[in-house]
Amino acid sequence: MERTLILIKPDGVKRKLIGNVISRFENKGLKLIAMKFMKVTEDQAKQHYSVHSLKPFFNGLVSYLISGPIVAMIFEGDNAILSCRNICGATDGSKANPGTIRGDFSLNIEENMVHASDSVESFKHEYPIFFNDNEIIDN
Ligand code: 3AN
Repeated sequence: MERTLILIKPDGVKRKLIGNVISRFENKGLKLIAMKFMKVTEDQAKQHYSVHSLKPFFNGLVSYLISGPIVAMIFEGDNAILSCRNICGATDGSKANPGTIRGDFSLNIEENMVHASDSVESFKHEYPIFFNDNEIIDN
């Protein structure tokens, strides 16, 4: 069993697509084990995107994530990380395949609807930024 962190970013919330996005992961068979509707702080956003801290788009990425409420979730299932990345589609919405979240709802690389952990190491770095261990309900 693998776990992954999924964020529905501010564009997904503003456009009232929360239910649509959650359905796609649930329909696949993934189990929701933690969920929070929240506003991300600047510190949390910087920690979350720390691997990109030297990239030219870092500041834009941080200000975008804190621009409005998000939904943070942890899903569990076989190969949850790869399965969820496939459901999200390519990073740039204009290049993502139809049928994926980004392919269906995003036209660019900045406002691309969702975040999904890209490895077990990333998940271990990311999830404590959004959840305490006692907020995960897996039984
Ligand atoms: P993914 O979210 O598909 O794992 P990453 O980890 O390469 O993509 O990038 C993290 C986030 O940074 C992306 N979700 C996207 O919002 C943003 N991003 C990535 N590359 C660029 C870029 N060239 N210009 C602007 N934003 C970018």
